[in-house]
Amino acid sequence: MSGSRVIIHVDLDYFFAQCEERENPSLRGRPVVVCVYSGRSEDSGAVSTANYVARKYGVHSGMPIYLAKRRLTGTEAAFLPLNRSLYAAVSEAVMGILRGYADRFEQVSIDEAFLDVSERVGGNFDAAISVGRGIKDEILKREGLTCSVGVGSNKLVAKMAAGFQKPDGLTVVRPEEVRGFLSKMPVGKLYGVGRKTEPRMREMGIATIGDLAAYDVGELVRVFGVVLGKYFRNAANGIDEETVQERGTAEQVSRIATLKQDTRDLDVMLEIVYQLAEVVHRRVVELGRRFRAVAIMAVYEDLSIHSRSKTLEGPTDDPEVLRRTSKELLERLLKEDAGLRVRRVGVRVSSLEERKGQRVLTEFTSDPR
Ligand code: DCP
Ligand code: CA
Ligand code: CA
Repeated sequence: MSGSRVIIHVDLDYFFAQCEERENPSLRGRPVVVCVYSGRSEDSGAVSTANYVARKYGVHSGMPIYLAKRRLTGTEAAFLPLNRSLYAAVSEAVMGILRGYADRFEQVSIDEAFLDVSERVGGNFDAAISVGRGIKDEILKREGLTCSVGVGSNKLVAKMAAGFQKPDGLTVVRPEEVRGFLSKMPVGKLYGVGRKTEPRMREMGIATIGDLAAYDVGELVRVFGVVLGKYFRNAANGIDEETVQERGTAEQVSRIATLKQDTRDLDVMLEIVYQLAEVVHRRVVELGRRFRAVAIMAVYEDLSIHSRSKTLEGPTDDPEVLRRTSKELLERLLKEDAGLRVRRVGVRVSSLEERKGQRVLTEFTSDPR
């Protein structure tokens, strides 16, 4: 069937917190809050995410930890620090499963991806629903996680559909249903309409996505500029031509760790860097790959992030090259930086040589701030 695309969007539910529940079933049923501790004082920092039990008490991503604690007073709430390597490993496993369901696959963040399934379902939305169910079943069975799935005729509609019913949702929006699906929603729900844009639109008398769809496009362009103005106009009408794109250039494997204490001592840092290099190397070998670029990164005590990278002469899987290059890069970084102490260090290899069509996308650091 030509012209009719079928796109699936998958987003894991309360991802970091759900990983924690999976590792420790005694957490189930209790409020679970994953925290990014800043280290300034005991409760300083922000909520990374919370499970749906905690959300009922008004706890959400980005909220100060002390406020979340206040809202959960008297409950059995668990407050947990980030365990990034766990989330990265779970993400990799889930993405591996999803890839198998797609003609074309695009991971967009640690817990979500787009799948173009147009060919395999022959443009048929009922067949796409079965694919969606298969995905949910397999992720639950193999990884013990729930996710929310949206099916639509483009990426925008698929993503909005996935967000429509959470957690554990499966929402299908057929081409003829797009307008009805979008028009009644508050304009702030439209992908791309953020906290700054929404009030501006409300001032203009635009309350729903339907209002935006009917708004004079010349006026939108005048207010938001030509790129955004046209984007809003199209998006509100459910029009989106973006293709699902394999992200070959983003392939990398990385690991990052927090030092016992902030330091500038090369040997102390190298001890950790060599461990990270070993883990990264093992993963690359597991994947049957070789790497062509190495990077080292550091998060300083002021939370600034700096890195140094090097492209090798050719692809290699030699652990000694990784160790040596990491050391060289760390020395260079320490020589050239601002002299602050280092809190976290990371090692990344990229430009992975492709074999077996496998892909890995690990975020170097997803420190939310
Ligand atoms: N995240 C974070 N800080 C934020 C937003 C997100 O650390 N401000 C992390 C934790 C989340 C993960 O990214 O688990 C995925 O983000 P989502 O926005 O998809 O949120 P969740 O998966 O936690 O919840 P939902 O069920 O709403 O998708
Ligand atoms: Ca999610
Ligand atoms: Ca997400």
